[in-house]
Amino acid sequence: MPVARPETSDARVIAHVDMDCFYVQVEQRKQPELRGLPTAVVQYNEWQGGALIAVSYEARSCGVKRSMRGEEAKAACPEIQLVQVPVARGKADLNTYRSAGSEVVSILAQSGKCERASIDEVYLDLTDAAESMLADAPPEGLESIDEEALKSHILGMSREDGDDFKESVRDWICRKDADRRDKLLGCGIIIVAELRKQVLKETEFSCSAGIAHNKMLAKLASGMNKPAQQTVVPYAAVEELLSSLPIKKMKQLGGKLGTSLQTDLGIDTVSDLLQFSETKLQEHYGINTGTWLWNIARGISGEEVQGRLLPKSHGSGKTFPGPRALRSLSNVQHWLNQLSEELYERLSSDLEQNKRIASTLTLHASAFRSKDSDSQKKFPSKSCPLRYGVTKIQEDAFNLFQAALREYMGPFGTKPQGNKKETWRITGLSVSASKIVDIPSGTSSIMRYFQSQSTIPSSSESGCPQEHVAMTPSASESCSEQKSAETEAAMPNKDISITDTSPDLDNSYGNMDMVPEKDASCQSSEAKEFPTQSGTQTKTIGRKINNSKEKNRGMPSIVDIFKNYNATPQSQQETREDSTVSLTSNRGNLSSSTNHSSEVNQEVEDRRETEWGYKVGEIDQSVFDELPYEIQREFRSFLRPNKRPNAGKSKGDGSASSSIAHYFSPLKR
Ligand code: TTP
Repeated sequence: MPVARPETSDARVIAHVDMDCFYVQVEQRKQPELRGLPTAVVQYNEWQGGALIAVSYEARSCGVKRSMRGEEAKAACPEIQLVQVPVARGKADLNTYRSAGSEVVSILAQSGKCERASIDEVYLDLTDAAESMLADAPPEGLESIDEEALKSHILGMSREDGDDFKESVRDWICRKDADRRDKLLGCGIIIVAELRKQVLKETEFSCSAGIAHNKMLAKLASGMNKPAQQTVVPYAAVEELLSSLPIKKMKQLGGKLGTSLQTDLGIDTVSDLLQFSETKLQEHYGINTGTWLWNIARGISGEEVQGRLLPKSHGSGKTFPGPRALRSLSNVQHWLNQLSEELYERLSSDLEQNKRIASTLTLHASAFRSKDSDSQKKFPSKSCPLRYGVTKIQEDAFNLFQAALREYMGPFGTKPQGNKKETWRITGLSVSASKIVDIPSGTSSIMRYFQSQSTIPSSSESGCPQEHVAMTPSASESCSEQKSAETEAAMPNKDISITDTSPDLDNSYGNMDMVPEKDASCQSSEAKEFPTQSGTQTKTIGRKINNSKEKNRGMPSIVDIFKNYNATPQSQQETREDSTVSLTSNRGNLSSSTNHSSEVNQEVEDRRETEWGYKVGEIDQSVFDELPYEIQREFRSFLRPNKRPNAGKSKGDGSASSSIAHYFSPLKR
């Protein structure tokens, strides 16, 4: 089936910028003597030389792969330089890499709408910049075009050696008779080349980029020619780019849905997928998923660049593989304390630097049971309202863990140490903070509040001091969780504020990279527009707020923050209706797409066990990247393509999102 030609004049220029062997470059900047040498960054665990997590291109050309351990890498490439990842609190400390990523983001963000997609990846919407260039200084009028732009790979164009291919690239960029949308891409080539040079100059980091009409195509293209190169996807090349692509390589098809396409429908490549009618796909996967599949096979994706420079969440995690698996509550608590400390450090600097607060604390873990009749059972993720203060987070994280453990072990398994039949092992732990919003301006006193709160000793926290209740409904809710660990473990499972959670699973490495973000509620710009919660409060929250009314006197500004703040407990937000209400209210302009997404959720929900509550868009790529890989792997198995704000809206339904889709909409036969 041919890919449709563009039909409208509304074109977008999207770039996906991906740093090359990022951690290695960061280490090489620290130690310039390593530049040009085969180098790899290894995990702090030194067993067999440590696992490789980033490999330089020089090392790759000697046969070193990321799947290797240090010793293996040395065998393949004796001159390889192994640099250990920085360590703090007995675990990898990614702060250096995080800040290095921020340096890049701050440069790229000057060019247009910028979305930080992971620790080293950024999407840019360069449409405005390209439009301006086309209007004011079109490429054909330029005296010369930068060499970096001329080195671009243009899909569909045969690349000859020497200067010839550069001439071809120049001709392509400067074609007077080109479709306007390809002309815009030509401008995109020049802009991105310039940006990449600027990043290199200012940070010393090289990066690669993909330039196309939507995020999906740009992302596919950016990895095609690495390192330090850029690849462009003209309209005419979309079909070729996609058709031979293994289905599992498509964004969001790396998980269960991709597997189902393979096993149930015999679809191995996008070309195979093109053979299926939209109706057929809808029959198998429901209306929205079916339409979405039909669209992506044709390069149609209405996913917007989000305009987000700061992470949507923060996380800290660690794995405990093999014999290091944790087997006692005290060990778990020890590590949760470390992780919570790191998390709080990041929350504090976010609060200080960006005036943002997070409201949900989530615990994820991976585990196994020694005598497991139900080996497939996942350790449930749990979340609760987040209370500022390191000891508070530590306590809450441990309580969440115990609640999850009770559920994992079942009604008779709460005494792992005393009963040989009921042992458990924890192989990965992480805590994350999400639902981050701006503090409204004029409420700087809250900073002092949080600072003082963090210094309150844990005993008083357990007593749940009244001012905490006054400050936030979350805090009041969390008081119910402030029991000692021992009491908690012995209690029946009746947590009001603890809920099952699953992270934004689609946001992971490899095939399952970026997902459209359906839940805009953690974005600062919209956060101030949270509606009052009258329609969405649960009984519990409503009661807590009323109870705390008295204590709110004298602090109207802070009370206002939290009155307008999305304090809906997770249990309620898990329902599709709430997700729709929340999104519609927060982003009125997206109401139709969120309703649609909600339907997608419904479909997916219908097809799966309800073991995990699904938290839409709560944890973003950068945080997910930082979680222990064991945990990431576990979550990937839950991957579903249910986060497409505009999926199914792209076939001339009159919605705003249809413009891009029109380029690729199918030819009428
Ligand atoms: P990637 O962008 O996947 O890879 P990369 O930047 O090292 O190399 P490439 O040039 O192929 O893009 O990951 C970014 C960083 O994230 C990487 O430098 C190290 C870290 N990382 C891990 O810690 N573990 C992993 O399994 C992966 C994939 C990445």
